[in-house]
Amino acid sequence: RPAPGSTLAAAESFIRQFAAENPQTAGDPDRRLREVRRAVESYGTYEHTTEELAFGARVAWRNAARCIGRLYWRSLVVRDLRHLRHPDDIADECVQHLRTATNGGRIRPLVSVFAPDRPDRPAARLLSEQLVRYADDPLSAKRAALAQESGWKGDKEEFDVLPLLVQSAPDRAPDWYPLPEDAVLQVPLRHPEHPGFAALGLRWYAVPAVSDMTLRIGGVDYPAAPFNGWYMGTEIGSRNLGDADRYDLLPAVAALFDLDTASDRSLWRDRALVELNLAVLHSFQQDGVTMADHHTESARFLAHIERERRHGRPVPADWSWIVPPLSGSATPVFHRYYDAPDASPGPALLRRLPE
Ligand code: HEM
Ligand code: NRG
Repeated sequence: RPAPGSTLAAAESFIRQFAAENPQTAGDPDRRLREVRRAVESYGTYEHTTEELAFGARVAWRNAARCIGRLYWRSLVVRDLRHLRHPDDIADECVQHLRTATNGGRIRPLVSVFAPDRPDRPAARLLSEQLVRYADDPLSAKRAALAQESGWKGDKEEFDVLPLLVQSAPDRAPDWYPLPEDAVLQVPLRHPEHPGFAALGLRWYAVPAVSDMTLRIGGVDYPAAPFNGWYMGTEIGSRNLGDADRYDLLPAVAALFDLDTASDRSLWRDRALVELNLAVLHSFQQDGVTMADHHTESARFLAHIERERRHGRPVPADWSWIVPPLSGSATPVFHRYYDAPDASPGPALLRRLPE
């Protein structure tokens, strides 16, 4: 529970930033701050205006040091759902979030903001790591077990979509909600040259919607604030399907392409990674689902840095997250350093709470 003083300091810093960056629309920050101060003194918290909320969410994205996709931070669409706190309503609107974000394949970056924490009342939160995850992904083992303990019965097949897990209050067992099939667009993976690839039976979902981070704006915490953009192909092709502690598919792909797996020096893993990534990009493209390749997204990120420089703003970035997990040195983001990721995070940010 934050002391009123720390809420006020963060609120002041945010309200001043909002006014400075939105001189046409924000109005007088001193007047707004008097209002905020009165609210914090009475209730220990205050309410953002719709405009403050939208700006705060966009700046939180702008501050995400691990994100290569920040060029379009201004165009983030913010769904103001602060009046919703019941798990049933949150689940319904997460489904609607997926439908709106999917948009038939033309993915729209979106954040849905549900009720914030209050001093007397912590908010509901999503225990799901993303709105869509698969039960047989080793990364999701704990959540899959939690869903099963709560009474969910998976169908034990590959790529079985987990239900949403919504927790109404700390220390409460989560409620679970299956996602309607038509809300989860998925792409079956095939290879542009190898017809046998499709028989591996691989697929991935279209919309990466991170749901386990708290949106913090000017001293107010919104623990339920799922957000999405679109995928960069390497997230799926290199990490989700390639990592040894995820789907671990490099040996199967190498076998399909008849690579020499007896020697590390044949670079069979490297070749398998390229084929897997090619299949991911090809399949999403053929199905009309928005996806960036790592060369394009790297160039956009450097354009973002240049644009921010012209506005006099630093771009905190974490090299080890920004450099793509395929052909890193063949992208321009590899060949430089960045502003420190944690240097003055500012009053609007996305953070993952400890479990
Ligand atoms: C991380 C790309 C949109 C916030 C990442 C990562 C990539 C990426 C590749 C690294 C993920 C990993 O290695 O696991 C993109 C692309 C987007 C996009 C291509 C397309 C528009 C967004 C949006 C937000 C956001 C809309 C928030 C409003 C973040 C955050 C992380 C991240 C907070 C760190 C996640 C973590 O710590 O697990 N992004 N992103 N991104 N992105 Fe983006
Ligand atoms: N690597 C994770 C997703 C993390 C966020 N990536 C994005 N975010 N593209 C995965 O599922 O592979 N986004 O908001 O678009």
